[in-house]
Parts: sequence; structure tokens; C-alpha cells
Amino acid sequence: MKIARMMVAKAKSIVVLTGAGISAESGIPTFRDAQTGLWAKHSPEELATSEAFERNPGLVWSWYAHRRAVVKLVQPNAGHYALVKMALNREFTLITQNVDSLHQRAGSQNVLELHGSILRAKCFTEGKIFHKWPETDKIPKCDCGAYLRPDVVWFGESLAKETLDKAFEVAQKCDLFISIGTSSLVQPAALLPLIAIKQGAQLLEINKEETSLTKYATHAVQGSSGILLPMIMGMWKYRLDVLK
Ligand code: BV8
Repeated sequence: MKIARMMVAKAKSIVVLTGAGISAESGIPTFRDAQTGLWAKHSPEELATSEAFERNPGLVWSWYAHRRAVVKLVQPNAGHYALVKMALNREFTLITQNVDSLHQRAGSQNVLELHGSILRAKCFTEGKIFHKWPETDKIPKCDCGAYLRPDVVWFGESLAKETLDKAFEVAQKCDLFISIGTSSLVQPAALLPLIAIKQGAQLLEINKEETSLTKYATHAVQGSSGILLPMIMGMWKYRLDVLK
């Protein structure tokens, strides 16, 4: 833990990449946790595609409606708040693969959402963005008559060029890259830490278990981000308050 604290304290320009693991302690199942209940028989990779939506828009829409309901019920956890503190008084960019907007709700600014957000919808054909839509249990339609879809990047779809370019740019310039709560499997997000170490940045990995990225890390800490990040940021007082 001391090494991780020193790496963060010394860093001038930090880039953080988060995955589903940072939201696990808020109660949002990670992508590779076994799907629960209704979704036990579908894998995320199978549902999170435009083919699945074209095949069965109602099923895919209700999967996202279920996930959106969970996201609206939960709160950011101490790991999200620790990253708000980490951003203070230094060059800092937060890149997330998550679509739950919990970083923004914790107070993080200018978050690069590589995979979009399930709190926004868009027209399936025109791409017009909707921040609100009729909350019926039927899949809503755009005024052009096409179905609405979640404003997320599905497998097989390209990420928003501007967002990805910005992510590559900051990874090429930082002196510390921190990968938190991600299995480092999904591309092109998983490229980012490798770009950073190639230009000489240090790499800190904080994850519950080892991943394919661990062998490249300058330092890797296994454990829960909701505990480790506040420790790294000396926010133990915050933890005790929470535990009271
Ligand atoms: C694309 C939105 C170009 C939807 C998501 C090489 C280059 C380019 C593409 C590919 C490539 N190889 C393969 C591909 C295709 C594909 C891909 O990467 N497939 C994977 C499965 C191999 N990539 C794409 O399709 C991307 N598109 O590249 O466009 C293109 C175009 C056409 C054809 C080809 C290429 C688009 C990818 C985006 C997909 N959309 N989300 C939705 O959410 O419904 S990705 C989805 O997975 C989520 O966003 C999630 O965040 C993400 C990654 O998963 P993780 O976040 O890592 O979550 P996971 O559960 O895996 O791991 C959690 C980790 O946390 C675990 O390690 C666990 O131990 C740890 N943990 C748990 N609890 C805690 C914890 N750690 C700390 N504390 C805890 N408490």
C-alpha cells in the first residue's frame, strides 16, 4: 500500500481507467459476474450487440431497463470518491468503461465514457440523443418512428472517435497510469495502459484478482477498490465515518 501511495503522491499527470469492478461495491454486478435471475441464460456479450437488438429489441431494451433501475437505486462508493480527491491539484484524466455514470454522481469532472451511458438513449436509426423518455414497460420510439436504444457502445461497434482519441492522447502523456477494477479484456480500452507504459509511464493496477495486465504493472495491489483507494488517498477518516 505504501508503494501505491508513493506512486500517486509523486505523480504529476495521472490517467485512471476504471472497469465494472469499481462499481461492484455499490451493488452493480460486474460484467463477468454470473448474470442473475432473468438474465442467467444470456451472456452480456450476446445481449450487448446491435444484432441482438435487431433480433429482439424488447428483450435487449428490458435488460437495459433492469440495469438502469439498479443504477438509479445505488450510490457511488468510497472508491469513486477517492478518485475525486485524487484529481485535485494535478493533471488528471478519468477514463471509464462503465456505463453507470457513478463517477459523475460522485463529483468527477470531464469523465471520458468510452462505452457511453445507460442513462441516455438514442434513436436506433438517426442517433438523436434522449435524456428522458416515456418510462413505459414497452420499448419507446423516436419521433421518427424508429425504436430507441441505449446510448452505449455495443460489441462490434466503434467507440466515439473524439473520446477514444482523447483517451489515447492522455495515455501517451501521463507519468502514472492506474487501472482499476477491470479484467483488461475488452478492446480497445485494454490498449490504453500498454500505450502508457510504452512511453515510460509507471503502471499501477488495483484489482480484486490478477489479470492479463498484471505482468506489465510497475506495482499491482489485489483487493477491493472501495477499501484500497481511500487508503491510498489517506481517506481513512472517511471510511470510519461510513462505518460508524
Ligand atoms: C471496437 C457497453 C472497432 C455495453 C461494453 C481488438 C481490437 C478491436 C476490437 C476487438 C479486438 N478484439 C476483440 C474485439 C471486439 C470487442 C472485444 O473487445 N471483445 C472482447 C470480449 C474480447 N471490442 C469491441 O467490439 C469494441 N468495438 O473495437 O470497434 C470494431 C468495430 C467492428 C468490428 C471490430 C472492431 C467495443 C467494446 C465495447 C463493448 N461495450 N459496454 C454494456 O455495458 O451493455 S464493454 C463492457 O465490458 C462494459 O463496459 C465493461 O466495463 C467492459 C469491460 O469489462 P470490465 O469492466 O473489465 O468488467 P469485468 O467484469 O470483465 O471485470 C471486472 C474486474 O473487476 C474483474 O477483474 C474483477 O476481479 C474486478 N473486481 C470485481 N470487484 C472488484 C474488483 N476490483 C476491485 N474492487 C472490487 N470490489
